[in-house]
Amino acid sequence: MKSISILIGVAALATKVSAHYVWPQLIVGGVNTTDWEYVRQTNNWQDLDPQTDVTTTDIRCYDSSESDTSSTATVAAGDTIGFTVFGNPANLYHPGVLNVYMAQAPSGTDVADWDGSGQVWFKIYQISAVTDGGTSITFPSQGLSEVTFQIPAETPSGQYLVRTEHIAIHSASYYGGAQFYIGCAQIEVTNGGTGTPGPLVEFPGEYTGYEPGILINIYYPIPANYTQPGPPVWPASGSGTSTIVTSTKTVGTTSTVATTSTVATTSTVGTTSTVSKTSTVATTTTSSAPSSSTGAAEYAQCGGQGWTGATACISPFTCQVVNEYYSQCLA
Ligand SMILES: *[C@@H]1O[C@H](CO)[C@@H](O)[C@H](O)[C@H]1NC(C)=O
Ligand SMILES: *[C@@H]1O[C@H](CO)[C@@H](O)[C@H](O)[C@H]1NC(C)=O
Ligand SMILES: [Cu+2]
Repeated sequence: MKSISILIGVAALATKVSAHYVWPQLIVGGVNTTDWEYVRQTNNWQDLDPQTDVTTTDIRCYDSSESDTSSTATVAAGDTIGFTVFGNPANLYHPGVLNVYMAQAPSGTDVADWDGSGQVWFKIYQISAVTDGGTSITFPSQGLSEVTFQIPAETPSGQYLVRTEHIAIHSASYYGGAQFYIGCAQIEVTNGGTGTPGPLVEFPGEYTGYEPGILINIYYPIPANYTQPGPPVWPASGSGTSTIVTSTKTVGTTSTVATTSTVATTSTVGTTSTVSKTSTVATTTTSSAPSSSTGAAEYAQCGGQGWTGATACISPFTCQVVNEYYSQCLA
């Protein structure tokens, strides 16, 4: 009897731990730093369980049960940093979407002593889902063992929390089913810009749990489109200079050979910012189809890394960059 219950206990533990993950290391200067050196140790550092309650303070940094002993990493504005994934397996195993937010500590407050409360968070990076009008839905963040992104060059100097969030939606068809895998790092931004980050949102508060991108059945019917949770990425479309790689295809032949072209959007703000492939923004128009009845339909994919399909959209929609992996026909 005793041995049976031990066996059941071990099996239950194995089931519980598998396929969940945490974000223990900040990547700074291309180097994986030590576990929980700059990332605040999360409550789930051992069991790896996700947070599923969007109304708790722990939706912010999931660190209420741990003592904050993390250091603050120095990062220049415009630099690329990231987070590594630990788990079994050590990647973003579940289908889901990713957001990275930042929040500046109030002046006079050391970020190490700050809890990130208030309407202070802005989004700097996201990896959404890819839909094509109802035939398939894919998740470019799924399977990543690390995520890197740029601190916008426009970010003012100062101390910030950087919050990464993978929202796993494999069992999100009921309220509370979405799984939030969260980590907050402490950074000091130097050599900053003069931008005004926003829109600013609050955690908890930003998510109700009823958003179409959080309360969602990804299997049936296959969603025709996907709405990324949270505010738009800052800096907004058109501000800053970003280089986005898209695929283009020769139309009118049977060839499916794809060539790669670089599309640069120019700044509408006075500042010059660092060129980066990773500073993808929400809606940058890279090509506009001539008024036409041929081309991809609304919400269909029309570009992105590795895309070899049609790049034109049916009128009146135009092909717009959602992220480096995905462009979509939108009005
Ligand atoms: C950094 O961590 C990632 C994710 O675990 C891993 O894939 C990569 O090999 C690591 N890099 C080094 C240099 O250890
Ligand atoms: C798809 O788009 C429609 C119309 O904008 C919207 O009502 C719906 O919530 C979206 N679905 C998802 C899963 O985002
Ligand atoms: Cu899991």
